[in-house]
Amino acid sequence: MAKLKILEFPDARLRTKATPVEVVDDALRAFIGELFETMYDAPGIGLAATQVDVHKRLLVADVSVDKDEPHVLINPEILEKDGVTVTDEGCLSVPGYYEEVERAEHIKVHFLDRDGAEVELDAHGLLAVCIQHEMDHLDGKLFVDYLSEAKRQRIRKKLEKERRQQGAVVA
Ligand code: GNR
Ligand code: NI
Repeated sequence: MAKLKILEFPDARLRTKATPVEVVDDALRAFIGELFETMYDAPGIGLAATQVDVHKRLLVADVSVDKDEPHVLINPEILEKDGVTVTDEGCLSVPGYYEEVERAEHIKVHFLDRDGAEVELDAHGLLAVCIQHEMDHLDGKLFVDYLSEAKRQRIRKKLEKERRQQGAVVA
């Protein structure tokens, strides 16, 4: 298995709207394994295929402390959402920045699991927040889009500057 490269804001590829997964097969399960390896290594609590430049509607998540509760959501659809919760969100595609975002506290979500079986899951708290954050990635949306234009530009400029400096070191 291989660790995959994570795209970083403001990479335009993060704005791609992912298309539904058509077949859940061994090739897809191999890719799911790579998503988990990349997420756990980062480390992060979730990862959407979009972030590794694969524009299929698929995400992985594990918000457990012991990192032993992996979730795979293929073609996820939110059936219900209620309540409000505010979380200091971060994103592996926006490294180093954390800002408060308001999301539903509870969601009922329908998806296919890694065997292609249909599942309905009630998620609350951090898992619900994480799934909403990952589903935004599948639609080309980032948590910085919920911030003011000024904050988003500030983060973009700082990340671009860091990137230029890293580029200068390697060159
Ligand atoms: O690792 C992550 N932590 C996190 C914290 C609060 C809300 C959402 C997240 S998701 C993030 C990993 C990531 O970027 N997934 O797309
Ligand atoms: Ni993210």
